[in-house]
Amino acid sequence: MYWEKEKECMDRNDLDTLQLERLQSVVNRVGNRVPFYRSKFTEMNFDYEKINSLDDIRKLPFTTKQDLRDSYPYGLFAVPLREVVRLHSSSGTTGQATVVGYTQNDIKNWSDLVARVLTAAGVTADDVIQIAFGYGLFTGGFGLHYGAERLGASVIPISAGNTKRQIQIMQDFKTTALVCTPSYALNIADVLFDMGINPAGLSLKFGLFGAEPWSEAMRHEINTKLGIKATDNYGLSEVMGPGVAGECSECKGLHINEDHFFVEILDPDTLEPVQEGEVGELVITTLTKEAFPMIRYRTRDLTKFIPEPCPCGRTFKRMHRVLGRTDDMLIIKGVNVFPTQIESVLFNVDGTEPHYRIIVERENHQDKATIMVEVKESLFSDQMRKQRELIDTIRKQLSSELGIGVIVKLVEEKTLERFEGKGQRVIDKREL
Ligand code: DLL
Repeated sequence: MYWEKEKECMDRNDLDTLQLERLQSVVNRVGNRVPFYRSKFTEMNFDYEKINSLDDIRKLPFTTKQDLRDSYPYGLFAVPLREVVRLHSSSGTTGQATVVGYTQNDIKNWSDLVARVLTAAGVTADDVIQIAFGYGLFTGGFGLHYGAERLGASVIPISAGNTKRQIQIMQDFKTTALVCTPSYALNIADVLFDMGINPAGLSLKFGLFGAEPWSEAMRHEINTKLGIKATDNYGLSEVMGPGVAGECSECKGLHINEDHFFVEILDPDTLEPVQEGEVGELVITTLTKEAFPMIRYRTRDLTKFIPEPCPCGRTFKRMHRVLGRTDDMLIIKGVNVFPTQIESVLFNVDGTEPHYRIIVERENHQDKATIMVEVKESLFSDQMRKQRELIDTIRKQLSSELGIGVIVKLVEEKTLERFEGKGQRVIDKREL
């Protein structure tokens, strides 16, 4: 199923032509209208005529989160506020917030792109979609909402939180698709279990999850616990919000909406393209955004292209699920560790619950990583030997996956805080 088949399955040569035309146009627009880009182009002695092929994108400057902060609030807007119909903001866990804006036309495109992602996951106008992303300045709630309405589905704008009520509504309104972060989906699954509700009695079929990194093991856990088909979707507020890329029902990578976004995967140190299929930083140029165009935005997200064509028939390139962010990557004892690697190991060990924390400290100039993981209550009552065996198994598997030793602590079920939005599982106490 496709939302816009002629676009999603377009010939790659036609796509190249379209992307080039759109790239030339956006470069012209920002050069004329956004002082930030105008002065960058002048500094570089950049000539618009120089964009003759898609490879010429490499002549363009990058844009970073810091540039957005420095231009707070409206410095990077390419249209007068009169034409802006919506503002969103990314709160950001560190530093100043950033503001992004949309024209009427941007909202229309955004809705179509989200409708594509929903359709690719199997959702149709017949579905009842419960949107448990926060509504507000975060792009998740409204972004998915408009896309789901555009699709013609029945939308429940419940927002995040109040999990028991989420479940009540899910039962009463016969929700067929759940939309939230994967962390919140797990939280909902646990509460469902505590309430003694069998998911088989619900109408749920699909889960569309995104906004944070998650692992294949976590997908499996959610699918099993909720009896659904979970798909991954990706986006970021700086570039639009959700709708940048999403999985089709093959569940093997996310199709990037390439007619609206030009993507590069670059080595974050050299800023040169990586070899096809190698991991690097995703850099995105918006091709159609009017209010807030972005040239070569450095997302900090790490992924790789999946070169093989997808059996679904879409011709848009796929990206591998996001492995982590350059700024999420922990360097423990000199070794690069992504939280999702730890998650994959923990979720595959019998006896553990899918809730964990990673605590990194520095003691006597040495890094120390402690992994706290919840285990089933029965294991805590009297089985010291079993606990020791479990710790041993987890430690061995983690050390073979990560190449470093870590401390493993088992904690009782439900002792670690649960999440309603994006999960925060890493506590780095090192002062570097
Ligand atoms: O999280 C937009 C979004 C909302 C995407 C709902 C999907 C669903 P921000 O709050 O600006 O926007 O955060 C963007 O979240 O750079 C990634 O690091 C991370 N992220 C988003 N989707 C995924 C995903 C929204 N599917 C940042 N997998 C991005 C991994 C993701 N990380």
